[in-house]
Amino acid sequence: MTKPAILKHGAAAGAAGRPRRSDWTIDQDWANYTQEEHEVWKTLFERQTKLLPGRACDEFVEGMRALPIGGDRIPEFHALNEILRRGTGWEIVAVPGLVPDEVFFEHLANRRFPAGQFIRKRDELDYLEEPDIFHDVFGHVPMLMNPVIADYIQSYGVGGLRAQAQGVLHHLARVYWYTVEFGLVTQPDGLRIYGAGIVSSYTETLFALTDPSPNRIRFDLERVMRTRYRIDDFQESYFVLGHLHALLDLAAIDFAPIYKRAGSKRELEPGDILPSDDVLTRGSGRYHALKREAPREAS
Ligand code: HBI
Ligand code: FE
Repeated sequence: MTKPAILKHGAAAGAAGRPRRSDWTIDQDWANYTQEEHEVWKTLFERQTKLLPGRACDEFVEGMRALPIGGDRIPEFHALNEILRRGTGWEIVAVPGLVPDEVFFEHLANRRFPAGQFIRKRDELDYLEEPDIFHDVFGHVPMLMNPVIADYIQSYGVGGLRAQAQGVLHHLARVYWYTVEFGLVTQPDGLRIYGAGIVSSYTETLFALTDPSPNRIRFDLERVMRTRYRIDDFQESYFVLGHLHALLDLAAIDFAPIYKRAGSKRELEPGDILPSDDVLTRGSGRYHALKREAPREAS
């Protein structure tokens, strides 16, 4: 089995050793990508583009179609930004990798999406320690063309600054994780992915949608706030929205009372199922059980 795409969004920021500004942005420096780096992009792009019809939600497909994201070369941020600004007022800024939480939130609150400037190596196509340009641009940027997601991610930035001050960031980060990164949504024609962590990963696209192992549970805000997540492997549970519009409500409501309720109840493990859950698929749990038995063999 190939390694899953791993997104250690919680890990310490590693710098690529280039000059950065106080807001952590750097130049994309597009002219300095090597031929090999463009070819890694091409490999990832072609693999994912073949897989996504019928699997990614319609909004993702529409966003991708509207943007100059092609298969031959790494996209240029200034070209993407022209379309994004006109579409939803968002823009992309280049960063060396993970940035501190408050820097990340400050950018999002101002409709700037920090995107990793670097691209993974060919021998680590499915392994990511930090979000790279393929995850950020292929995975996140098409969704930023959608007005609902555009507002939702901005409000995550605003809410993140507030949650940090209130000491409840872990609750909010889980909501982001199980929506923007690993969310599923039902369409009239079936289950689709919209989370960037899935959409940008070959192996997790298949695992999230069709593997019998994970749970697929209807999204519930307070429930998700209580649920720990895995940063080093496929998710044990995915949370499913009835429609992306549900995120609009999330962008508008006051989280404070929900933080309070979630904080007063016990934390849930990634694979837990509650009697109150609306379970679409009860997973076998086999994938993670095997790994716990024989961690080396299973990976
Ligand atoms: N930095 N570049 C980058 N991308 C992220 O997704 C990111 C980050 N810093 C912090 C972070 N995410 C999360 O831990 C917060 O969403 C809580
Ligand atoms: Fe991401």
